[in-house]
Amino acid sequence: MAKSCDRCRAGGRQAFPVEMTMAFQPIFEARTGRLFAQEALLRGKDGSGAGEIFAALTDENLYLFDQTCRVTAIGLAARLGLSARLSINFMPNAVYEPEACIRRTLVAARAAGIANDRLIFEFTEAERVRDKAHLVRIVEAYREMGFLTAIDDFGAGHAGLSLLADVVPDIVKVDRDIVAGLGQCRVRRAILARILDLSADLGFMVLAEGIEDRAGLDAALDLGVDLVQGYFLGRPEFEGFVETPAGGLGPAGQPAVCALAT
Ligand code: G
Ligand code: MN
Repeated sequence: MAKSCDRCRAGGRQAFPVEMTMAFQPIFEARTGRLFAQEALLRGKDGSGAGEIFAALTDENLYLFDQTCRVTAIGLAARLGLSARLSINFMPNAVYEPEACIRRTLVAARAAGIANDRLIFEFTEAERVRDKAHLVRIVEAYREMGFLTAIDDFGAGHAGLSLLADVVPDIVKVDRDIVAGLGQCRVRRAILARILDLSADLGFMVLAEGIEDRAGLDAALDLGVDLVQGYFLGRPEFEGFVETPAGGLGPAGQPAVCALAT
C-alpha cells in the first residue's frame, strides 16, 4: 500500500523523451455499422510513433507512464467531443492497488463528464503477466467500478485460453494475426468460429481487430462477430476521431454504413 501512495505522490511531472498525445481508432458495431468506441493509441506530440516513449520505460516510471496515458486519453477525447465509449490500453504491472491507482483516472473521467461505463480497459499479456492473481484482482475491481474490460490481442503470445479461463471480460479482441487473411484462410475462419462458440457460452462480445480488406470484413461479418476494427474501416487519427466506416466500404452509390449493416 505504501508503495502505491509513493507512486501517486511522484505523479505530476513527466520525464519522457517526447510529450505524449493520442491517436484514436474507431471500433464499430458489426450489425449496425454504428460507432461503438474509440481506442486511444499512444503517440508523441511531434507526431512520432510510440516506440521512443516505450523504449524509455523503466520499472520506476511505468506507473507515471500508465497514469499519464489514461489522463491524456480521457482529457483529449473529451475535448474532441467523444460521442461513444473510450477504450484505453493498460499495463497490469503498472497497477499496484486497483482502488488507489484508479483515483486519478476517476477524477479525470468525472472532470471530462465521461461515465465509468463509457470507459473500456484493454489488457494483454505482451510480457508475461508477473502475477496472474494480481491481474484478476484488477479486472474484478474495475468491473465493480462499472468499467468495461477487454482482453487485447487474444490468440497471440500469452493472451490466450488460459488467460480467458481466469478472467472472462466483456470483450475479447481477436488478434490481427488471426483476423488477417480471414477471407482466404479456412483455418483462421474455423478458429474465429470456435471463439464465437465460446462467446455464446461465456457471454463476452467478440471484436475482430486488424481488418484490412473487404474480404476480411465480409468473412468476419458472415461468422457473426459483434465488433470490428482495422485500417479498412478507419485508421488511427492523430488527435482526432473517425466516426463513420471509411469511404469506399459500401457498394457504389450507397452510404458506407449500409454495407456494414448487411
Ligand atoms: O495491441 P493493440 O491492438 O492495442 O495495437 C494497436 C496497434 O494496431 C496500433 O498501433 C494500430 O495502429 C495498429 N492497427 C490498428 N488497425 C490495424 C490494421 O488493420 N492492421 C495493422 N497491421 N495494424 C493495425
Ligand atoms: Mn488495444
